[in-house]
Amino acid sequence: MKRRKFLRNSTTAAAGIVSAPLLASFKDETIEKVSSKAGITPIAICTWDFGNATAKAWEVLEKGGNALDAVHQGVMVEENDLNNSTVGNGGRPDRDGNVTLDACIMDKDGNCGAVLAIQNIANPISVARKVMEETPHVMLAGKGAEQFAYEQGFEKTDLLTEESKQAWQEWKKTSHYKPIINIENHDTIGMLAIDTDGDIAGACTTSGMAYKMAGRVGDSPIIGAGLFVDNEVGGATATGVGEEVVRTVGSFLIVELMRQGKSPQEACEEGVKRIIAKNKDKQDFQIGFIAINKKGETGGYCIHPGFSYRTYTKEGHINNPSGSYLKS
Ligand code: SD4
Repeated sequence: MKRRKFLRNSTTAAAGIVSAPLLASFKDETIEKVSSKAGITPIAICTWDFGNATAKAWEVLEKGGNALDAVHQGVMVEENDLNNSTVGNGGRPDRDGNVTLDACIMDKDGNCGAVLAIQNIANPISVARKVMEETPHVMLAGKGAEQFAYEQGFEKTDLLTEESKQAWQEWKKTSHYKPIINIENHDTIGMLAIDTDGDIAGACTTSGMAYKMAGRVGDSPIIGAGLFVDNEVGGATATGVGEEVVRTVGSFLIVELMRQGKSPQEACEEGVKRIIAKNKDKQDFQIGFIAINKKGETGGYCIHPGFSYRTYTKEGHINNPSGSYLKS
């Protein structure tokens, strides 16, 4: 390595920005130390104020259950909540009136499964887990995903509630597609958990953007975009306009920034700034990221004020208002 470049790396490392050649030593000396079982206490964290979901995840963790079961059962609470119009059953439909759901799940070993634009299935996260555990694939989409779900014993369910139908009919009068910032102060649920073994898993599930084009898929079921877990480092997940998260591979980016030494908070802020940099003139949309590292430290950041995230630890069950790039 040329001396000038070496010096530059030394400076950035001192500032907490560790360059690639230094990653190996960081990994050996730091990550493996903190990933030992000692000192790790369980935690569940999710996007928005989904307290029932984190409470469910905590119930699993507290009994010694693993992080994968915790996030799976946690996010299912929102999939099953008919009053939640952004996730699962009762989610808003696409512009043709069809409810299509996206979900993914990732475990401590980097195994993952996802379903994209699946219809008529109330718990897409459970189908995503089946994809992970029962197939040689990572993603199943549309009719194939739905068919696989029936083969696995899932029931056909009409996901369009009367309320959603009425809202859609109202929307059709103008048919104006515009993502709403902080819709009902909740949205997609992305959840991360650490279990008593210190292992991390994550899950993300959504009905996507209301009145999207038929076949549109956002970031939520895309591993690396809407969710990413690396059990050596941490995990991240996203909510908001998925197109922008996909363009920056947001969750993977945040985990890699943590690998390079950033705290979860710093990494989320950098992730949002990366999106802003690609949209200098238009910031009329919301993105929120949350992250967790192996030490159980958490962070969250968004573009517009109004985003929050829940944490459930031994110390308490808290809704944390997120810092935002734009101020109100
Ligand atoms: C998507 N990120 O489909 C999801 C949904 C969401 O605001 O969070 N909407 O783009």
